[in-house]
Order: sequence, then structure tokens, then C-alpha cells
Amino acid sequence: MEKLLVFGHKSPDTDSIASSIALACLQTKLGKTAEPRRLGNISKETEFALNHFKIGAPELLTSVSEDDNVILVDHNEPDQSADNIKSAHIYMVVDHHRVNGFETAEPVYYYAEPVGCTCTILYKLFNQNNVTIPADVAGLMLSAIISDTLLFKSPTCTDLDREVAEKLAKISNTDINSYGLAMLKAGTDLSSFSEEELVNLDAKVVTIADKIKAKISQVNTADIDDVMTRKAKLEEAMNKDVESLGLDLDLLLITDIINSNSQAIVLGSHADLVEKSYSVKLENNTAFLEGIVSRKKQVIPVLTSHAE
Ligand SMILES: [Mn+2]
Repeated sequence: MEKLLVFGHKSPDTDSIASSIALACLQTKLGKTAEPRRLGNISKETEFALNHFKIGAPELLTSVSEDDNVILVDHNEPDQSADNIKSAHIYMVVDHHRVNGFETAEPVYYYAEPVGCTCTILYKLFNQNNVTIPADVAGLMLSAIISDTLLFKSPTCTDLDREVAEKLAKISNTDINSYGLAMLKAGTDLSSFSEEELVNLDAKVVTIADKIKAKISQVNTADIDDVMTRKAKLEEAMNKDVESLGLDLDLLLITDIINSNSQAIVLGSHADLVEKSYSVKLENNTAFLEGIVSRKKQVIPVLTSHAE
């Protein structure tokens, strides 16, 4: 079989990068030719993790063609994948998201579990194949679990994520709490980013209830007020996206990773969906969402159920 390209979603987060590297590592150890790729810039948080464990970033990939054999990690929705993904041959998927809009022409390996992180599933795949996880890769996989679960505080976190994190910490000789806090904090340094960059750091475009095209972006911070001083310019950047992407809803979550809350900035013709979904009133396009930190568990399904 030809070379397998392994990649996560656009606007890659730490899980998308770590999963690509870890699964390419596993496939290589199983005798395949596999290389990780990334569909966008590396975040500061991911950069911190890569530097800490001395692993290089994957090469950038923008689009694929019918000649490519690919493995999708940390996503399955075509909108979140490489341009032209429908033309490529999808060999395998390892994911922990809802399945939406995904179809293949041929049979496919599909590993999915509703756990907090793709790397948690990958840990099981390493075990099932009796492959030892190299210490540096284990450290990166641990970073992904810390990132996706916000140090186990997100409602998406399961007991399995905690268990696997402990094991990966042992393999990589990492102190979960001190390392994890330092890594999450590295991701909250937003000063060098323009507002356009901020609304695309961790962004997903999804179709809600088959009718509302929504972009849901998230930035992590230790200080919501600090980010809100840039509100006018953030809205300007969001309005450009509403125009250029034809969005019905543009939701930016500014998430306080210390206290586990989010401030939302909401634009678009369906902004009222956020009001309905969380029983809040938008004032100047913004509302405080108490206890909301997970796009996957507390935003997309909640918006979907209120849109139907
Ligand atoms: Mn993930």
C-alpha cells in the first residue's frame, strides 16, 4: 500500500496534531508508510507541547487528490477536513466527535468512542497492537488529553481519559498538573495575534439541524475581560466571516480555563438561537455562559436541539 497521510481537522488543536503524530508512529511500527500532516498553523499551546517533548511539527497540507490515501484523526466532517477530501481514499478514521456528512465509497476502518480525546482511543490501539508507545509520543498524547479536557475539568472528560493520562504520564515521566497548567497557560498568550487570527485559532464550521451554517470559534484565556477589550475588532473580524463564508451564525466563545465559564460574542441572522439555547439575553452581541466550556458537548448539541 502507498503512503498514508494522517491528519486532524483544520485550525488544528493539540489533539489533532498529537493524534496525527501518534497514529503515523503506530502505523509505521506496524510496517506501513505513514506520515503526519497538519491542516493549519500550530497553536502556541501545541508549540509548547512539541518543544517540551522535542518533536517536530508535521508538514502543512492544504488539499488532497484522488491519488492520496488518508487517515482522518480527531474529525470526520468533510467541511473540517482537507479541501477535496471527498476525492481521496479514506483508509481509516479515529475520532471522538459526532459523525456528520461522512461517507466513503469503500469499506473503512472506523474507530470512534465518546471519550474526551482522540489520543485516549489511540492509546487503546497501541495496546491492541502490542506496540510500545515511545516516551516523547506518550508525552504528546498526554498533552492532547490535558488540552481537550482542560486538565480533566471539561464535561467531555471520562474516567478512561483520566486513566490513560496517568499511564501516559508514567511513560513520559511527566507531572500532569504542573506540566498541564504550564501548557494550558502557554495557549492563553493571545497578545501576538490579530483579531482575524483569534477568531480562527480554534474554529469549526458546522451545519446545525441541516439549515444553519454556523462558525463556532473558541479562545482560551485566564482573563475574559482582557480579551473583551478587543471586542469591537473581534466583531469586525467576525462580520467579515459572516459575509465571506455566508454564515447564519458566528459564535465566539472566550473561555476562562481557570473558572470554567465562557463569554460569548454572537453575530449573524440566527444569533437568537444562542439566546434560546442558554436562556440568556444578548447585550451588545454578548452574553456570559455560566459553566460552558465544551463546544462538542455543551454547544453544538444544545444549539442543534433548539434549532429543530
Ligand atoms: Mn479532540
